[in-house]
Amino acid sequence: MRVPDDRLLITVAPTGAETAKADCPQLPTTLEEQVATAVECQAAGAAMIHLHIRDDEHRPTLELARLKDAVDGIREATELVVQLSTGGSVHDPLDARLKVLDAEPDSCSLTMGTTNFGDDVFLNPWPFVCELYQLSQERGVVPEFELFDLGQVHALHRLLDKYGLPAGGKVHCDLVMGVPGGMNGTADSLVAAVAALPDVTTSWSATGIGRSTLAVALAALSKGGHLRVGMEDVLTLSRGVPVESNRQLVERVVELGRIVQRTPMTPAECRELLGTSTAVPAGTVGD
Ligand code: KMH
Ligand code: ZN
Repeated sequence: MRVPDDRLLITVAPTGAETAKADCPQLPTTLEEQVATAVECQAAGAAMIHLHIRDDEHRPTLELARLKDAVDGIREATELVVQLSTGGSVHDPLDARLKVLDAEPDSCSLTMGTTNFGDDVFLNPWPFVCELYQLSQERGVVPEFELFDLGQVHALHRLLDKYGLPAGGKVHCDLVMGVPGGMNGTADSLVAAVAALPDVTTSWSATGIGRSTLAVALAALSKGGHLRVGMEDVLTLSRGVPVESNRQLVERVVELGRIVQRTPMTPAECRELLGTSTAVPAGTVGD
């Protein structure tokens, strides 16, 4: 199956690691809330979910049993491609972030370098990036390369040159724009980053943090890219108007896509696009 060019991949990032439940009670943090969110976002047009999970106190966690429950719960209730965050929170140690792959998601995020993250530092030293990438190849987990600045786009060239293509053979990137410390969320920055992507890139999406969300979405659509939306990245629909649900954000970009004649991709088409349907763990071919 070849995915038609007029299709639009919508990834929903419903929770993130930065917002406190106390500050935003509508943020889905429990397993039940995340599964319900996944169901309604799939119905609205999302094909993939980028997931961070929380503990019983609604704090970010990378506890393996909970990660597995989240993967299982979303797979039972939806057809969404399940992408686990290996970024976690800025406080998560690197070894715990590598263990995320033990939960056997379809896809994992893989950030291509260290980024100032507001007053914090989102740590991604080069040896860690290489280890996580090789682990994803061994396990047959398809990475989504998260690119927070132009330097990280060039680091992706280095990674692919050194270690070859990902599991599944496709290269999917996500431009994360507007993080205080990364590239800004403007059309100009998006155009520069897209122009610098490796030639082997097969698909890319973009997300703009906070108020840059619409500028980035419109620029990405204009350049033929895909979109990530969700309460991980934005908590207001417009100045002073809070997001009530992730579904609202998905519906909004479905409408933007309709205007530019892009139809939401199905989860099956997303698997084809990302190569998750063909990703085979290293060592199993010909066993
Ligand atoms: N929470 C950020 C520190 C990812 O999911 O891979 C990192 C992040 C990226 O959200
Ligand atoms: Zn994330």
